[in-house]
Amino acid sequence: MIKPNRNPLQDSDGAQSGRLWLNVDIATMGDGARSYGEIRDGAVVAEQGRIVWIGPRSEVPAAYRGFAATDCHGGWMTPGLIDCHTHVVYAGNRSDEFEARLSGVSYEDIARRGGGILSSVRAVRQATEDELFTQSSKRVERLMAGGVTTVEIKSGYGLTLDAERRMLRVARRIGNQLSVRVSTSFLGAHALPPEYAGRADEYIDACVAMLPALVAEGLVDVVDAFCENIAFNVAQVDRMFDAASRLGLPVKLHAEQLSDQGGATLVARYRGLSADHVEYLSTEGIAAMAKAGTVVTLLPGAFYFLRETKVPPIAELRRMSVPMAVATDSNPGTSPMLSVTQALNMACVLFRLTPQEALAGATINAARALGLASEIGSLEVGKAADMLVWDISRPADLSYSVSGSTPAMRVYNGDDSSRAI
Ligand code: DI6
Ligand code: FE
Repeated sequence: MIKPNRNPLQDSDGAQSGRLWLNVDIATMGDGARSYGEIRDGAVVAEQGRIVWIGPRSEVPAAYRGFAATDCHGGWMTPGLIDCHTHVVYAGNRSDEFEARLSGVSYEDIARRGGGILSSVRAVRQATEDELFTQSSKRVERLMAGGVTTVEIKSGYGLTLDAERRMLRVARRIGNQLSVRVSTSFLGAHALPPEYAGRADEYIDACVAMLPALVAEGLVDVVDAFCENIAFNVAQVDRMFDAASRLGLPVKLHAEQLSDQGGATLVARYRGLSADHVEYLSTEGIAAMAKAGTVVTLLPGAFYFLRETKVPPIAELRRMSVPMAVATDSNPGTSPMLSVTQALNMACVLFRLTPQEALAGATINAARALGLASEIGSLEVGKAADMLVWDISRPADLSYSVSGSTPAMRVYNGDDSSRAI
């Protein structure tokens, strides 16, 4: 039996950089997302930020038994949570529109009157990079406090080269300055800016022209677009995706959120990473995604906040084995929420996911939705040691709480010194 011990000498003299976590039940989420991948009374060993061994505590190899050990006090360990769809970099908020919607104006009406996404565009265009960083990093810290170790962040409230660049630079800076991995998405094709009114095709030309510079500056991991009757049509998104493919970038799409536009079929044609929202997804779209291996990302926060009634076709997605991710869609207009576990609860209550499916949605399937499944998303040898310890009695507790949960311990890249964040 191995006793937890903390030997500071082993850490500081560099003789042993390895670390050991003990006295913990583990939901590895490593079973192709079909179960929690449970290990009772388990142990994890990490060296240089990566998992080098994981299994029952009684089987820890002798070579690792002297490593500095952390006692997890009998809690449950999960992979770090991955929020694979956010618009968390923005300025100001839109509580005025929230009030208007509650007195009967629809989200689409607000957008057509130049509000909605365009009000956030005005706020972002006026904000300096430092102002954007200050406001946005606070929100990411809230996500991190709730267990997030990887977050996807989109542009899309700038809609000029300069303002889109500013948003993406802030996203990168968040990844450099906080203990969190950031994946960036260029969402130039989010809304038609007023200066292009009536000229959507020309605006798409402008977005296509922005891409090479942003890519050359290392600011873009993925290209996203909003395919909707209040945004861009399939032909316009197709041109954006074609430009992305030429630059070797993967694509994803806001698809079938408010109506069925055939966006999911388009993103599948590009073997895209994910189609997101998908309330109005058709059977044809599901079949195309299943064939292409494209993930659906469910965003119950936006469904809730817009008081939507059409639920995504979960049973059919299950039947066709389309992997389901769950994310916050954190944004000022349709989902001002900053807790992934709260999104898990909403996915279970509103969409009838099982708690196991919900947790897979914010771990292994979210990693797939970012194209990062070989690096993160489950606790397996070779992957990053991004791990959370929760003071809970079973993994379903993470989806059970309506108000979200907070991990007792957060390990990022093998480092748990940022526990208090
Ligand atoms: N769908 C969404 O839910 C967000 N963007 C999108 O295309 C909403 C963005 C906003 O209203 O600010
Ligand atoms: Fe979104």
